[in-house]
Amino acid sequence: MATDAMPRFPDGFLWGVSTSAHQIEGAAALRGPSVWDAFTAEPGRVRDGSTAAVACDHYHRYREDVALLADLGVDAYRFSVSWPRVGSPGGLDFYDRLVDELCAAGVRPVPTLFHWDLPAGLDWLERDTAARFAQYVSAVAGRLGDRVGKWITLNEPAEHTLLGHALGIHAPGRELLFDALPAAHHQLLAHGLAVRALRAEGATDIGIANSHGPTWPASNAPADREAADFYDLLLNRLFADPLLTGRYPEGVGELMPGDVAADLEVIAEPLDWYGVNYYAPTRVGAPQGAEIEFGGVTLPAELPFSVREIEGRPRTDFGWPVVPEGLTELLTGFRERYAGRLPPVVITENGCSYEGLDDQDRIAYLDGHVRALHRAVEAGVDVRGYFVWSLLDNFEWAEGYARRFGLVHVDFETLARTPKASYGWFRELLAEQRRAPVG
Ligand code: IFM
Repeated sequence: MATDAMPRFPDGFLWGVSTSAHQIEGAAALRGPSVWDAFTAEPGRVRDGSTAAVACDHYHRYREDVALLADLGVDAYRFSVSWPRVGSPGGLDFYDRLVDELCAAGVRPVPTLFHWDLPAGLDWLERDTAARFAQYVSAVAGRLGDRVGKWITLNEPAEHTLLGHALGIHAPGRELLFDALPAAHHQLLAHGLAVRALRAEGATDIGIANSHGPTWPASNAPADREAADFYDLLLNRLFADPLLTGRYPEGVGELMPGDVAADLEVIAEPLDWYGVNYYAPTRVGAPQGAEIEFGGVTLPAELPFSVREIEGRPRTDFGWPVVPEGLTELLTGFRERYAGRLPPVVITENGCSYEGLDDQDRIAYLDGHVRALHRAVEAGVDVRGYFVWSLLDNFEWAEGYARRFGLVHVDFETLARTPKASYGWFRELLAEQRRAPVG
């Protein structure tokens, strides 16, 4: 790990941590069912057979968690609002209490309105889900908008489409491959309608959290480059292009349902900022005609690309390579590609899974990525914030509780919280950033 002083970020830079409702709240009996409840009930879907019924029990322990946030010294807390909870009697009361507690602790609430826990019975393959989402968003904004300034519409529609609808690794467990594309379109439409609904409620600081990473071709061979380009389209351009340019990448619009031209006008509603979740780049080559085990995921043989290992890098416990400079590459690449159209960027997630309380590997990962982010700032990218994934160890979807991303350890037997070494490191970083520069 580098030991020289962390460079200073611009004044007003927003430091925070992120979580999501389904991964931490628990109290499943006090909300309606989501697609994740049905999915985790199916044997074999979650690696350790666990469910999120209790998770970190944040629903009952949110005061303790807000105290941890205050002690950490973050400016902001990104959490998600559970649509199935809001649909249940009294469901919004919980977020009212949470937002009050955050405001009292001097931590800005930054809610994400959809982080994968779709109410059971709804389906992103249905266009109507987008309109239903906008109604729910209006209700949440109407209730919390007097205290919440900054909003996030969706979390990672790319992953939700790919893992949930194309490959069947996440809820709702569909294996539609390219027939999953309507789920992407309807989420993007839902985003645009939500931006309008939020603005109608007076909101002025709206973004989205999209997962992005550089795609590295496995070699210079044309077949590898072509495959990598296609992967890049699916992960990056399919979601960023319509939002930032009002167009789908060439050839994609034809595959989408409905009046795509009219929908694109909604999807491209101007954003106040653009959220990027970054974990690692992906190395991609031509298809190899066989299933691939990659980062805990089995990719089918019929995909028109194959994902290859990035050699010579440290790996997280999840097997993901640690490549901080990928973040600089991603952001400088975005600035070029979307020149004049990219609003200020916020890193809405960045983090890693490692075991142990003395998590020096996590410190090294975060330190490297924050420095890489600063290099992007130096290169002229307008970056306004950085959120660590995650405050707490939590329910890591199909991996259950086996992957620990938290700055705070959670004992899933006793639910006791114990700050890790990385929590102390991040607290010191924030204090350091706030100290007046010498001289
Ligand atoms: O835990 C997830 C989160 O829900 C979405 N982004 C990636 C994280 C780590 O896999």
